[in-house]
Amino acid sequence: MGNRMATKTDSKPAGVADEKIRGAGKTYEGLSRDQLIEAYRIMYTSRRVDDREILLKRQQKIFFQISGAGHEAVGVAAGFALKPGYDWFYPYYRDRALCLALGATPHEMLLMAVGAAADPQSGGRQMPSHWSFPKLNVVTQSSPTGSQILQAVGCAEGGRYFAAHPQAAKKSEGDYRQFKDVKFQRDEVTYVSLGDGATSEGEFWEAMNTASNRKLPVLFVVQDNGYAISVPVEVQTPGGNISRLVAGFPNFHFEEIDGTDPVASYAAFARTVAYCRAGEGPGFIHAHVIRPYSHSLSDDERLYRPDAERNLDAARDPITRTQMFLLREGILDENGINKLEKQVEDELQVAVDQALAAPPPTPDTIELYIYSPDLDPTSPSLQTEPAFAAPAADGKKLAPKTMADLINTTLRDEMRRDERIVIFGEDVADCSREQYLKEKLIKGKGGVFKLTYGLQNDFGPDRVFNSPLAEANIVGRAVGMATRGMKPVVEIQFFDYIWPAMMQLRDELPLIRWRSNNGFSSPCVIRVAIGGYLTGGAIYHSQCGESIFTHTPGIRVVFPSNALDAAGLLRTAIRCDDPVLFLEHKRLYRETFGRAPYPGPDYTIPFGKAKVVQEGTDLSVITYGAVVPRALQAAQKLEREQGVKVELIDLRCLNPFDWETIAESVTKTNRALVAYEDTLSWGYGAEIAARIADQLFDHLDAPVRRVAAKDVFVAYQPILEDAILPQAEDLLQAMKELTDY
Ligand SMILES: Cc1ncc(C[n+]2csc(CCOP(=O)(O)OP(=O)(O)O)c2C)c(N)n1
Ligand SMILES: [Mg+2]
Repeated sequence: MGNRMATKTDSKPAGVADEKIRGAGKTYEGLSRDQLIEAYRIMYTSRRVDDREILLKRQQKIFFQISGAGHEAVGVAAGFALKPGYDWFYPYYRDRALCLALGATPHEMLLMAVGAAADPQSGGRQMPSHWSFPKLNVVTQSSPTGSQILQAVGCAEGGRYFAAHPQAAKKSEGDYRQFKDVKFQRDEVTYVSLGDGATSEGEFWEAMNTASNRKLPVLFVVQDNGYAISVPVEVQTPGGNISRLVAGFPNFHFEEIDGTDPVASYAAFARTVAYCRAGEGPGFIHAHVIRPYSHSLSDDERLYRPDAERNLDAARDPITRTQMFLLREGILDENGINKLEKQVEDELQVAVDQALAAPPPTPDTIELYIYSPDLDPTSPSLQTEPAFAAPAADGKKLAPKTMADLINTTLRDEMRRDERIVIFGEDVADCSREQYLKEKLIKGKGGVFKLTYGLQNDFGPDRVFNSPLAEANIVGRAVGMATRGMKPVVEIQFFDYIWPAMMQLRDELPLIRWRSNNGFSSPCVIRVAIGGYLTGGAIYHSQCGESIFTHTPGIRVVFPSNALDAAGLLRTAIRCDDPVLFLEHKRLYRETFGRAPYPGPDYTIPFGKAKVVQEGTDLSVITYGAVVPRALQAAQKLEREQGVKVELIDLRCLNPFDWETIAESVTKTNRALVAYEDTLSWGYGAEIAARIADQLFDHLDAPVRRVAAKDVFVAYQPILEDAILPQAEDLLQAMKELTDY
């Protein structure tokens, strides 16, 4: 029997051209005729959603619009070559057609445009076209150009890690793992896309570096429409062609294609995806596309592009090209095209009507999902007693350990307990050339402060390894890994060098959960060596600046002053379901002050709980970090000299912080001094001082004072350093003035 449809022409679906019936078995680079009709339906839908949004914006019914126009063919090709809910996706705002091809609906997109409570992507928090579909593995995207790329690399590393450590993927009670589901496939691919302009961002090159070096299954897609707003590609890319620049990266499969042609695009994607799936390495597809609707609705490209140039683009419009292709190949006739388009319009009208009727979110929801709703790191249940070992039989005291020792031990304990933990950063490995370690030719480094010493030796190079010298690389990859359920505990070598990672630390890490309305999260730990009093540390090895991070909602900030607190708080940080910035004062690493015996493998301290270092009745001193021992010294002297009893509060955790303890103390002493190592103006203590003045005014017998560093950077010469940073003498002076007031 022949093809039923080919013989029974009287029952052929209306609009399907006779040619289709004759060539029903024909495929185009592996795409069937039905798939091509589907491709056109998705592309056309994508364009029409843009058109409808533009209309809605003009009617002031939505508040922003950015289109995927001109990028539809490459999007649909990617969507057909990859698997939703199996592969992972870090798209950018032009990827409407990709998302539709993966299974997102116009209705969901329009809910985002109107900012509806039911918007499944962000609950009204993000602009439209900022895709986030947990079920499809489309990870929440942001607006900064290029900040998704390193996360995609980390995501791919996560998939590979779980494939090698399947036990690690298991659920576990009592920490973040209880709430963090892991799914992975051995041959999954991570898609990431960006524009031609975004290839100028440093993070793009940092991502290419690691994907290449580790042969990761990341599929980079540069959608090159020739412009970044008004800046043409030759200003971004030397020579005007990104393919030529990246050609030297080892291990890649490269394609440069006409991204307005869905068939050629699909062929390139099929080849590249096969390469990535086979574990050969990353792929790079450079797709030349067009941008017919200006950059966004706020831009008019006629201001910087003459008609002649724009007309050349228009001749390549993927919608008309694909329509012509279907007609030419006899896949659909005019009637079929009209019918398909009418169906799209009708469905779109319903989606628009529903979106416009969808209720907006209520203002009482704004603080939902800044932090995990599941695990409260301030919970009193985290207050445990240290399990010091019993003293030796000869009555000798347990050996007190330094802060550095106990941080190292805590990392080791936690790595043993939780196989999802990986440690990476600059110099953190014992030795990248593993054979030297194995052959015991060397002892190993383990960090410039040796905080991670021995961990690679104990846990192997896939759990403890060196990163390139690139801070955004460290944090961006950690974000991607944590999104997949790993627990990266990464190190930034010096706080002074945290700034290259700032885009990730300010615009990404703290926002993944909130902006996706709890669709995604990335709880990881960033350990950072911070602070001065080093004698010779100078400007670039002495900085503080914690207030920049406590000013950022969504990230917890911890700053211990002694070994026991460092151990307990680091453990809480690692088990926590939120991102944590863990600040370790370099001067305190090996100080005699605050040493303690090993408190056991389960010692935790809740966040946001200050420690009263010494009780007093005359003056409250609120401080943290390396100022604690200095304030203690001053307080003891004041008591010896004048009998003044200072209540000394070590905050330990800066976000959240323990307002209750501060308020109780100041209410009792009626005097407050806030002391911190960072520069005085707009420093962390400024907020504490303001709150005391605001909320405890009636209890105050003296003004709230601050002692902090002078408003300059820390200088090299110790005489200058001493003058710049707050000293015990400065604290004593301020304490005296306040008690005498
Ligand atoms: C880090 C950053 N800088 C600036 C912007 C503002 N901005 C948004 S899109 C854009 C141009 C992007 O061009 P390209 O990467 O070529 O993508 P296209 O929009 O052309 O698809 C700029 C400058 C931003 N979002 N992020
Ligand atoms: Mg562009």
